[in-house]
Amino acid sequence: MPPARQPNQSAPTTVSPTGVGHEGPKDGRDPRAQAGDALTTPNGVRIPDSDHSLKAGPRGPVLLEDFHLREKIMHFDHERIPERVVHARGAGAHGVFTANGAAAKVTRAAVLAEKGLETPVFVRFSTVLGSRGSADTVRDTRGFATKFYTKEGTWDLVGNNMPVFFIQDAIKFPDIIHAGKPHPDREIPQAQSAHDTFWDFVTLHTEATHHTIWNMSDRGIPRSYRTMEGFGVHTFRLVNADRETCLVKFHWKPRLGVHSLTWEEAQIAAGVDPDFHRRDLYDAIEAGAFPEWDLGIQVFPDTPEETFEGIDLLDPTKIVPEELAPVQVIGTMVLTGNPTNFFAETEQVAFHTGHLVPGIEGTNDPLLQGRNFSYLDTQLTRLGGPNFTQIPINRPHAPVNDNTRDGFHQHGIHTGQAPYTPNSVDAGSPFPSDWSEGGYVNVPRAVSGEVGRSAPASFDDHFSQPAMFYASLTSVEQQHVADAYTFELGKCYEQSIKERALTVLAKIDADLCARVAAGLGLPAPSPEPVEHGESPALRQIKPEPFPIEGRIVGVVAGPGADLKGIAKLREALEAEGALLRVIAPHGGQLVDGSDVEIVERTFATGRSIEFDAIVVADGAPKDGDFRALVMLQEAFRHLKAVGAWGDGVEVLQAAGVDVEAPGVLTGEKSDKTLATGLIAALGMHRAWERTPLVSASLV
Ligand code: HDE
Repeated sequence: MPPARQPNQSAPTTVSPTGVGHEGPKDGRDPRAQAGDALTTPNGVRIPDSDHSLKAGPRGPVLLEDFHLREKIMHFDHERIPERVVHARGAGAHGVFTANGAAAKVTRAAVLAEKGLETPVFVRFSTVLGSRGSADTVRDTRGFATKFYTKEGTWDLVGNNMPVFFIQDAIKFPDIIHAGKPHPDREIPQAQSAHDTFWDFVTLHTEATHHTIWNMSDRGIPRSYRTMEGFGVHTFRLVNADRETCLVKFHWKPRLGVHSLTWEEAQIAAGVDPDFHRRDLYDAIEAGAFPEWDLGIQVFPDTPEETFEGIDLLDPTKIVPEELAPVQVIGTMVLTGNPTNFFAETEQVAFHTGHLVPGIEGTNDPLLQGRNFSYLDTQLTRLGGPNFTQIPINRPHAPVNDNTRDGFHQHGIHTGQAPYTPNSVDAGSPFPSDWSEGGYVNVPRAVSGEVGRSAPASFDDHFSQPAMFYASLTSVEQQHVADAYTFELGKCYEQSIKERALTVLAKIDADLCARVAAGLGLPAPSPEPVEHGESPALRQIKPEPFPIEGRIVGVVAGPGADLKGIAKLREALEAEGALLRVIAPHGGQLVDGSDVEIVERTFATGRSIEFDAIVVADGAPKDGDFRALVMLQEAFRHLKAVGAWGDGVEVLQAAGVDVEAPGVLTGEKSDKTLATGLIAALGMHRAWERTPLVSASLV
């Protein structure tokens, strides 16, 4: 028998060479990675010159004894690690999650249950298909992965910005990804779903229809990571202190609302600023406009059928409409810190659906169960071995005392002689913990069934929810969906794939099918409507305004512009957390007596896509510079608020902007009325009522 643990007996713990142990620095950063001011080799030897190789005379040859040269080049040669096979392109941030206590009834996990408990988090947002260097604004699903460094161990919620997935069984994941990635012969197109193999797959595997229509909606081109919802997608099982269970779906609700780019903006941004979302997240956090999300759960009884109102909770291609099961807020996450080092943190962070803490369990969703294998396995190639939880960003903030040993990149200097349990050599340590001691004890569940490669009959319904999704959207959003299908299918070469896609659309909505068919120049197949409900909660265009923190207003100015008016507008915007940037024909400063404005964008470096609204100042140049005019035309076409004060109106008119159109704000002066109007317009994201005036150019 191993000796029993005594109350204050200290267990042998893992010690890392940095001295911080497995517990890790609280913010995931290791201040001791580098120390001192002197330039050294990786071995800490001070060196006088890192620019010239050691040579025999100034003309060489280079000497083999130059250990500094060899170390420097050797390390450089191995700086790259394999990019993620999916979700390679991303951006991360540190923050805090605070539970509001509402989940105490349903889970024992302190991170969710303990009112007021603050848990550090690291979040990584990503696109799915593109390579590490691809553009941020492509049409794609976005990853939304959160690592909670809880006091009971690390919990990862590895979600997306869409609540459903393409496939119902993990075994098909390599297939859908092969179909979405660039063609293997030419390796094009990069970060695009608008090509034959993607559409071939999703029309042959019609379980993908629901996720595909979400991709074709505005959700596929978010305005910002800060304005995306997040979803756990799968159903999870929560366990409370009395070991009662319920089933839940996780939702992240952004405080700023859900907003998207227009398709034209997304395309321009992909060229003009491929880092659009990464920059937006970084800049917002630097500016103190900390992004915030409420975490909510939809709660369902844990019945043997694992269904709710007839919806199969194990089917990851289905949602439960919020009208049937409201999202109950259980806490809030705020992102307050940018990474110190992109590689060390954002690149090396390793999420895993199997990183669970007591009180949170998975379910039999076959997609989730496959993921539980994949996320561990993939790190072996990506991070080079099994010790990736010792990398600072991945270190748990709970004490670690495991019996794993050795392996590549082992940082721990383990003490003790008996890395096995039970033992009598190391005084029995480490000791197992049961449920009452905070151990992860799975809820007992009966399992039975015949072995076979099959799926439940309910998994065969592929169309009722995509039809519900489309029917629930506003007419503007529906038009965007039709435009997106028309664009993507229009990029396919194979006629049969386009025709097959139309037969799928005929089951979703006859009008959608007809619009896309017309755009492709093909006959629309006969409608085959399926029964479906409606869920207005799915709309992202809402009648109420949202906060405008981190929104950016560009002011077109130049020498002689009304600098006092600009300052006044900035003051009003900053009071709401928004930013103002001056755009002028040249860089430097604009000066008028004691008034000075720094020019942050010139007509050469600025483009409409980085502004949520553009206003022309009184006194701005009237020379018809086409770059300023294009900026205003684009902003108008993209339904953004545009405006002018004083003679700035002439510039608007020169750009062909209809000053009577919705969302166009003009005034004599930069006064309170102009500022209030602008703030209200920004809160609505876009002047949707302007759509009919510009729709031809959006198609
Ligand atoms: Fe992933 N997924 N996935 N996925 N996934 C990865 O893990 C995988 C799925 C998601 O920022 C990989 O560490 C399989 C659904 C995000 O680091 C890999 C299946 C959802 C991220 C992997 C899925 C996701 C990943 C690649 C089908 C939303 C980025 C690198 C069963 C709920 C995490 C890595 C980050 C990353 C496998 C399906 C979200 C290969 C096999 C469904 C946000 O393990």
